[in-house]
Amino acid sequence: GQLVRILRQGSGGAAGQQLDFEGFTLKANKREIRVPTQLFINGEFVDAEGQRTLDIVNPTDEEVLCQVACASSGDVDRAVQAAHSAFYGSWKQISARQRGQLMLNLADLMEQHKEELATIESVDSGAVYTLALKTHVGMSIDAWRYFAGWCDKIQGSTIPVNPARPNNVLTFTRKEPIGVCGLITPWNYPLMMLSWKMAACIAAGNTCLIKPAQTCPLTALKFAELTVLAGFPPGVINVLPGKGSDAGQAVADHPLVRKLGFTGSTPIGKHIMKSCADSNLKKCSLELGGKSPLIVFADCDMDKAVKHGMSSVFFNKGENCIAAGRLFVEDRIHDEFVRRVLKDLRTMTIGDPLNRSTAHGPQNHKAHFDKLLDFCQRGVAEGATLVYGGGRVPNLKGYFFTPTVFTNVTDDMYIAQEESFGPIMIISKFNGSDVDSLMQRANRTEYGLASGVFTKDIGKALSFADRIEAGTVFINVYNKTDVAAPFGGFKQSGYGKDLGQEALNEYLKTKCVTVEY
Ligand code: TAP
Repeated sequence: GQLVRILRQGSGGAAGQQLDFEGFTLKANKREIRVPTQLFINGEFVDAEGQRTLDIVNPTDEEVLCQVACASSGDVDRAVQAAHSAFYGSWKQISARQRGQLMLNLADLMEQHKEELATIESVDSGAVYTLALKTHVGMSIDAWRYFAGWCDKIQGSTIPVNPARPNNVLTFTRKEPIGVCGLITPWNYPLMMLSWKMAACIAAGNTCLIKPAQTCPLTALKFAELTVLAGFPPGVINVLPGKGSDAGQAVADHPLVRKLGFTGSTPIGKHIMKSCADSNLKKCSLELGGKSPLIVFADCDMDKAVKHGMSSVFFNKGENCIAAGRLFVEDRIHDEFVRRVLKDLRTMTIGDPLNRSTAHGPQNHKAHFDKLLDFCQRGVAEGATLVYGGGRVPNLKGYFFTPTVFTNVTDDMYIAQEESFGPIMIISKFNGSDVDSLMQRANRTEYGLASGVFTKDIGKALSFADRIEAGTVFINVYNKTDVAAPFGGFKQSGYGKDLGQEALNEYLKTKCVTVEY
């Protein structure tokens, strides 16, 4: 560790004072970047109780990058108390418009530091730098700006109700923040998942603590430093790297946390919902796993279908919640589609994610990499045809998994039903004259996150959109998300939207006021 000292800014109580933190210097991408390695609680960087730490591993070389403080339930309690005091204290004094300005300050700082943030994300999570810059960091900045605009536009309504004559009555609603919110996020888009949730949460007027995924908490810590520079009062935003089973569980159990925003797997989502109910019936929203179907009809624009079909699976090395977990390709074009995908795959550059020409980086961490190996072995054992990849990229250190393609996948197979969360394309055929059974197959899953269809026939595309049971439908495109558009799943992919106006409601409660006169 190394001590870093910066000057506090802005409207926080401690403006002008020094902020010290221990950090490490990341030398990468022709830069030297200081990254805090302590917990961020009540506007200060502090050690975890008992000095516990997590080893942070660089997935590109499998070496330990640094150690980061690892929060326990005691640390979570300290952060919740700070967020609670801020909610009823300093944060209440700040008007909605000032709140929006703080968020815009933060977005500007993120923009100024975007190369640093993208470099950290790339080294910590294995994201390809160019994508980290555009999506991981770019969409994070967009989210802060978008939700900043909502701060002074959160309003209720006046409602005509029946008066008890001869009296009159006025009924109106107010939208109020919920209080202290806990946010728990996964490792696939560390800064972006933080931003999607926290920007809506803060815009609504809440205070929060976040427990990022234990494998890659570094951008969240750099972000914490920027919140100080932006002028957020102490306690409004707290960042606590730690383990899900320990710090994460403590957030879900805490009686002063009134709302939990979670993105992660379906099994942990179910467990968290029980904890939310048992502790204090806290409100929760759950963005969970997916196995999204992508349908390619023979009448599609083939170039587009191949290009987007590839990115529907291989974008962010498959560590993408809306990744197309299953492609249904019409039998008439199946062989050509596969041939063209393989041609593109053979020229895909795999290697150091910081290299600007790299298209495919390492998987996020070892346990995930091992699960992908197992996933492919199961596919082969079940009789699917492995036509490309299926394992480690030869002669390359790091968690590099060869982009993989399976064909002849039948509906009953494990690989047709379970999410891989990796760069594995699962292709099945369908008969274009029987759309009814195609729709049944596409909907025969407990997940309902996203879906896609490629066809030039707009009627066919729109009837797919009518019939598919998924929260997101892409037509002749894939992965086209935007901070203004609601995002979230159906069925066991969870409920409660991120992004768009709907996300604000996840972090608000409605009070109804009635006056008789
Ligand atoms: P999970 O294992 O569910 O972990 C998600 C987060 O929950 C992590 O921060 C984890 O901590 C924490 N956690 C684990 N156990 C907990 C507990 N008992 N109490 C509270 N928190 C706990 O998921 P993952 O493996 O990181 O992510 C992959 C999954 O996320 C995939 O299924 C993917 O589909 C889903 N995902 C969904 C979306 C959307 S928007 N629907 C987006 C991205 C990812 P640790 O870091 O210690 O594990």
